[in-house]
Order: sequence, then structure tokens, then C-alpha cells
Amino acid sequence: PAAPSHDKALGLLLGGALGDGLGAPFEGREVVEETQLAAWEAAATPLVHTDDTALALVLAAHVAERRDEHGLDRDALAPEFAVAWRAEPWRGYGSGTPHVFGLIGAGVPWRSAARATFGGQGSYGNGAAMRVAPVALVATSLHHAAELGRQSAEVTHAHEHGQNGAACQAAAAYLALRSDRRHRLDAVRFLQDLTRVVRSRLWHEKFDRIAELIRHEAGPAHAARALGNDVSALGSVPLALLAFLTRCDDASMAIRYAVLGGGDTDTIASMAGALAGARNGARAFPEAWTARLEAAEPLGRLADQVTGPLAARP
Ligand code: F2R
Ligand code: MG
Ligand code: MG
Ligand code: MG
Repeated sequence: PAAPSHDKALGLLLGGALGDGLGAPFEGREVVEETQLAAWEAAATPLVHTDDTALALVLAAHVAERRDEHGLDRDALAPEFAVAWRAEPWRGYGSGTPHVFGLIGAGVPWRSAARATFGGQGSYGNGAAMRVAPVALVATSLHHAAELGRQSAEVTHAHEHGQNGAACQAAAAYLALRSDRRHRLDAVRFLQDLTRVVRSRLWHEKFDRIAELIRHEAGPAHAARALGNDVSALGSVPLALLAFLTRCDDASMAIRYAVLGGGDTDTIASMAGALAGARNGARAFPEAWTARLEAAEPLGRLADQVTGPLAARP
């Protein structure tokens, strides 16, 4: 398939960063008031990003560099993540990740490092899902997107749910990129497509619940109680999906819905924002928001890199 349009690629990248920056001040709060969010949206201060965007930048650069191969190299990717963490450890990382990155930075193979946390099970956190959307920019099929998502997760998240979360979000980003905003998005079909690439009963149950919440036009607080809003992959990726699917034609509203769900707001809004931007394009976000993005420039360059003409090989 042809590369996605520049507007959609940029939308995916900026949407992720916008959700991160708009959600970050509320991370960990169970209740987010609409008035608080509206005040933060209207502020003029920079949208400083957290670990979500810091690592998405690394993964985006990694796949952009290998764009002609449509793949990724886990042995190279693992130390690239570790370098980004080492340079800015203050970006709000989870408790397990610094341990994994520390080991990788010290030369421990990623397969062992990713198993070194949580009694050998590895992380089921949403850290692999929060950074994964850029792989959809180079994926050649839905299955390929899920596979790239899974591979990118393996270097830090050995637990199957950490990996399923990344596969799910990568596949969703692929579907959102390939969707045409001039046509209604069929949420049931979208979820059925995800069922084909995320093969886990627990995830399928969440997809069923998402469909039900859409049917009932559930608000964010209700949806957060029904699906979860915590730092686990299984407890956050579904709410991000719902925020996108239920507000799929209004990119700002998708981010708003995700933040108002509370809990892991930066990450859930970042994942929802990437999907909303992938469908609706960068121009769908208010200029007043994108102008505040700390990472606007590098994200813009990456969108150019994945959609521009392929660089000639030396
Ligand atoms: N961690 C945060 N935010 C809270 C702290 C904010 C920060 N200290 C600040 O100063 O503001 N945010 C970021 O972490 C999430 C992504 O997490 P990731 O990268 O998957 O990390 P980790 O540590 O592997 O997992 C997160 C937590 O999940 C629990 N957990 C994971 N696997 C587990 C297992 N097998 N058994 C038991 N518990 C497990 C742990 O509590 C981990 O700490 C994003 O929200 C990102 O924004
Ligand atoms: Mg974060
Ligand atoms: Mg190459
Ligand atoms: Mg978070």
C-alpha cells in the first residue's frame, strides 16, 4: 500500500503528543472536572511531554530510518529506548521501566532485561502500547502492524498483556490511518478486525464491552469504571479505543473524552489522540494546541521522513 498522506501521518504523531501533554497534569486523578480541563486547554504554556512521547519519538525515528524495509530491529531499538530514558529520566517513567532500561544500557540482552521485573513475569504495563502508534506508518497490512507492535513491545514488556496492548494499539492505528473520514467509521467492524489480530479471550471481552458502551453512548466516567483507566495495558488500551471510536470524527473530543475518564490520563489520551489524528489528520486539531507542543518540530520532521520520497541509497 501507498504511504499514508502527510496530514494523516502528522496527525498520528501530533495527536499522540497532544493527548500526552493535555492529559499529563491529571495523571493519577480519579476525577477530572471539565472546567479544569478547559482551563488547561486554554492555557498558553508549552505542552511538555512525558515518557509516552519521549519513547514514541524513538520508535518513530527507528521505523522511519528503516522505512524501505517496513520493519524494525529489536537489537538496535532496545538500546535506543535506553538512551532516551538515560538522557531524560525525569519524564515520568513507570517503576519497572528504569530497571529494564538500566540493564539494557549496561549491555544485558533485551530478552533477559524484559524478564527481570515483577518476579520474572515482566511488565503488563501500558508502556509498550503508549509509544507504539508510529509503527502503523510503515506497516503493510493489519497483521503486519500488530506484529510490529508486538516486536517493539518485546524489548521491554515480557508479559503477554503488555505485548497484546501494543499489538492492539498498533493495529488500531493502522485501521485509523487507512480509514476515510468522508465515510462513517463502523465501530463494530473495527473491533472485529482487532479481534483477528489480538488473540486473547480477556481482550475480546473488552472489545465486546466497548461495543456495548458505544451503543449506550456511555460518558467517560462510566466507561472508565467499565473498562479500567489504570497503568496496565488491559486496563487502559480499551478506554483509549472507546474514546476514539465514540468520538471518531472529532479529534479534539476524542482526547477530551480520554482525559475526562481519569486515571492514567496522559497515556490514555495519548493513545486516543494518535488514533484520532490518524483518521482525521493534523489539521483537525486546533492550531492553538499544536503551537504549544514541545515536540512539534521533531514530530514534523518524522512525518516528512515517513511520507516524503525515499532517500537514495549510497
Ligand atoms: N508511571 C507513570 N506515572 C506514575 C508516576 C509518575 C511519575 N513518577 C511522575 O513523577 O510524575 N507513568 C508512565 O508509566 C506508564 C507506563 O508504564 P510502563 O512503561 O509499562 O512501566 P512499568 O513500570 O513496566 O509498569 C507500570 C506499572 O504497572 C504495574 N505492573 C506492571 N507489570 C506488573 C506485573 N507483572 N506485576 C505487578 N505489577 C505490574 C506496576 O505498578 C508498574 O509500576 C504510563 O502511564 C506512563 O505515563
Ligand atoms: Mg507518561
Ligand atoms: Mg536498511
Ligand atoms: Mg501515563
